[in-house]
Amino acid sequence: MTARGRVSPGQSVGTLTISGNYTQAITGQLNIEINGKGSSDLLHVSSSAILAGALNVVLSGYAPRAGETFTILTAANVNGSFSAISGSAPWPGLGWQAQYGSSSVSLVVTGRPQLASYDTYASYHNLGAGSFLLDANNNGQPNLLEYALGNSPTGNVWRSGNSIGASNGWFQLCFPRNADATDINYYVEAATMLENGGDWNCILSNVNVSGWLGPATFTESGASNGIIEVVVTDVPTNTPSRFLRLRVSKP
Ligand SMILES: [Ca+2]
Repeated sequence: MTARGRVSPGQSVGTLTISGNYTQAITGQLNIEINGKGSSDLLHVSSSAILAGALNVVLSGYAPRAGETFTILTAANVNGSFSAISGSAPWPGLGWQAQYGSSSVSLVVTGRPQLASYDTYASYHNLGAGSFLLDANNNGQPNLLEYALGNSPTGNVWRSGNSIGASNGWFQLCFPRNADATDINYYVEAATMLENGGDWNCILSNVNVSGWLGPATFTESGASNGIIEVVVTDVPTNTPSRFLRLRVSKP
C-alpha cells in the first residue's frame, strides 16, 4: 500500500499488519501512540517499508523518560526515513529520535530532562508526593539534597559531592548546584565548635535561587549539563577550629 495521508495503527495502542510493501509518501503521516514503558503502536510490514513524510508521536497517559526506546515499525527491510518527527516533548529538555535498523525502526527519547521544580523532579523520578526527606537510593543524601546538587535520586552513582579546599588560609566549601532548579534555598553555614549542636551561623545564602548574599565570597562556574560549580570561601576568623556545611531547604 502507499500512504499519502495519516496512518494510525491500533485502536488505542496496537499493531497494524500490512501484507506486502508499505510506502509512505512525503505527504504521509504515521501516528504512533505511546501508553507505557516500552508500549507503543507498531506497524508491521511483511515486505518492504519505504519511508518518507512525517512521524507523529501521541502520548496517552504516559511520559517516557530519557533513554527509553519504542519499536514502532518492523519490516522485512526498511528503506528511506521520516523527514520530520512531531508530537510534544515528553518532559522539558527531552525530544524524539528515530533509529533505523535493517528491519525495524525505533523511537528513542533523547536529551537531558530540565526539571525546574522539585515536584517535577519527584514526578520524573517516581518519588511520590512529600518525598523530599526520603532517600530513594539509600546513599545518605535525601531526595531534596540530590535535587539541590543536581544528582539523580535513584542512580547508583552520584556526582561528586561537597569537598573542602583552601584559599589564603581560609576554608572553601565546594559543591555542585542544580542549574535548572527554581525552588530551593541554599545556606552555607560555619561553626567554631560542634558541641551542643554547634554554633552555626549562615555565611552565604541563596534563597529561592534569587542570588547569593554574603558576608562570605563565592565563585560560580557557568552551567554545564545542568550543573553549576559553587566555591564558597569562608570569612576571615580568629578561632582555633572551624567547620563548614551546606544546608538546603524547600521554600
Ligand atoms: Ca539519595
